Amino acid sequence: MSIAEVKINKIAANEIILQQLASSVISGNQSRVKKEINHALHAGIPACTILNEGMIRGMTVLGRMFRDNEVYVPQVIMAAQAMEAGLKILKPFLSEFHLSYRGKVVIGTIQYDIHDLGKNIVGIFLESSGFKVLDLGVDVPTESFVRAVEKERPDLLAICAMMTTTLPYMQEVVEAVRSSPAGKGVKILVGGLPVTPRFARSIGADAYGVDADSGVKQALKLIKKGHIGKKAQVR
Ligand code: B12
Repeated sequence: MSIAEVKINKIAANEIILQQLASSVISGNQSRVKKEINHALHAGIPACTILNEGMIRGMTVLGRMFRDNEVYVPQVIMAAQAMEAGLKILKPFLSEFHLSYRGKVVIGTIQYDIHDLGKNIVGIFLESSGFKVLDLGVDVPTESFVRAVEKERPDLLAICAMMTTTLPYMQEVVEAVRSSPAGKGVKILVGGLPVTPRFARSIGADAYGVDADSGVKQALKLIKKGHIGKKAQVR
């Protein structure tokens, strides 16, 4: 067998592993998800690829099935639990690079919204990029965001909203944080399924991230800008 053939076979074998992982997420089979993640890691598939092309791919398909009433809340809960179990295994591999300290982030899902998988992934990515992350959890009232900003004085506030119905609270948080004395210098990053760059701009957020990867890129940009701004003020 030629080297090219060996490589093609490896890519095909990895794709099968990732597809199996995606379908185990869809069926909410925790033990298979764990087994397949270990299998994928053992096969040398990068943790990021396992997350994006295995787990998130499965959840995206399930999301469409949920929208089309092909599956219902109990199946989605099982899939979410399988995702959580898988993330626990994957987390150390996503955080394997110990980078220099970039700053402090407070993150949370907006009030009346209990979706946390995406927010958790964004948190893990930020952590693995050198940020200290304080997670307020889900269904976080506006006052709790403001209090956390006052107490923790983060460089960045990251807010997640997963439903159109909870978007207005994102605007409420941005406004409340901006009008609190401690919140003036805090950069605000927003994301989640119904959030768009236009919406982010309209509520006065500093940046929008479509996924965890772009969230980190935006966070790094904002922090850099913030530091330049601080230096300019000192002068
Ligand atoms: C899993 C899920 C659930 C689980 C949540 C479990 C959990 N622990 O999170 C359960 C079953 C509990 C649930 C409940 C409900 N859900 Co639901 N749920 C989903 C589903 C299928 C997947 C979401 C998910 O986890 N995706 C996987 C993660 C990895 O992706 P993600 O969340 O999008 O996150 C990525 C990006 O968005 C981004 N991101 C996310 N947050 C942030 C934040 C920042 C700062 C940045 C930069 C980026 C970023 O990066 C992430 C990683 O790449 C979606 C459908 C879908 N297509 O997404 C519906 C969905 C969000 N749910 C929906 C609904 C309606 C509900 C319920 C009302 C259902 C009901 N009848 O009870 C309840 C709401 C409960 C509540 N009060 O919040 C609707 C929302 C519709 C709308 N109005 O906008 C959706 C869109 C389904 C649909 N098509 O109808 N749900």
